[in-house]
Amino acid sequence: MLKSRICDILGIKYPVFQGGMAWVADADLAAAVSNAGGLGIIAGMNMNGEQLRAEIKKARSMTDKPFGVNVMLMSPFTAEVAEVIVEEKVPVVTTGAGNPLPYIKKWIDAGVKVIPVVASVSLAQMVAKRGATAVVAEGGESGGHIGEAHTLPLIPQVVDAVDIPVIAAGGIADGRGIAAAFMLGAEGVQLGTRFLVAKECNVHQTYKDRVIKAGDSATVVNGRRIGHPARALKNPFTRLFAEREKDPTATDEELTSFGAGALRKAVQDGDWENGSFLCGQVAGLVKKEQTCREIVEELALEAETVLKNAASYLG
Ligand code: TUI
Repeated sequence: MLKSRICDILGIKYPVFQGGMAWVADADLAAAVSNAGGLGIIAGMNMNGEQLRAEIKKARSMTDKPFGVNVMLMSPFTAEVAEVIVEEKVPVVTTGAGNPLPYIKKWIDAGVKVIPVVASVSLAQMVAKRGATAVVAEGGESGGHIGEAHTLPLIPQVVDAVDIPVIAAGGIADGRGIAAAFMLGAEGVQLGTRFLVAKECNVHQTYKDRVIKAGDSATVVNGRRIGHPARALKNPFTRLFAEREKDPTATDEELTSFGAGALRKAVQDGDWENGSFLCGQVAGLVKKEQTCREIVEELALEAETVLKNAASYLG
């Protein structure tokens, strides 16, 4: 069976995390992944403290397994969300899109396991030194906000730099990707795009259909000029955004406000013209809607088969 030391540390069956996708990852999705033996993660991004508390309570009513909350560090609600995580004694917190150092001590003191998402060796080392339980190292193949490094070079460099377990993210959608990540030294994986089309995922059906239809070149990165590069499905919104980004008369403020709200339009309204359909490069590998249990069990079995067969390359 596919397992690693992160399974014992967190009390989960499989070393498979579901990404804390902003506006997408709610209690329904997180509880379904945790019930399937992975680590489900609720996105705190689009919620204030009380909305998050309600979502945590809902997840608790749906699963007795551990789950996590993701804190998007650029959110205006970061401070209150950080406090609710302490009060509710959430088992695991992951962070993204920034440096979590101001919050780490408070969470560790409250018994919360801290697993920051990092896109560089330097941030991985910094959080390891401050007591992080593990890191998720996320490559630029991911959907949403990304760093500069890609998964194949990033994972082994982070593995070499820290002693805590490294969870690989970015570009993984099936058992082959999981096996490859383990060969790079990762002890777990985090997947977003594959769980976007889970039956228990509440995104608009148009979002799921577009991910399932997407091929290898379906995504594009916009937003480098305003310091927030984000990968999404190519659509009328990303084409217009790219044009404005190249236009020297458009100010950074205009670009930022143009992007604001676009993710909600994709997730809730399925608005293909005006929405930002954040999605990883693996969309071409994601073929059908499945339950979280089907996804997690298929991933674990495929990875196990690939890892067992790897010995056949040794003459
Ligand atoms: O955070 C993510 N993915 C996200 S957040 C998000 S909401 C959003 N949408 C548009 C623009 C901005 C935010 C959608 N997807 N993944 C984790 C992640 N963290 N990827 C990259 C990073 C990161 C980047 C730079 C973490 C730290 C960092 O620098 C920290 C520092 O200050 O040194």
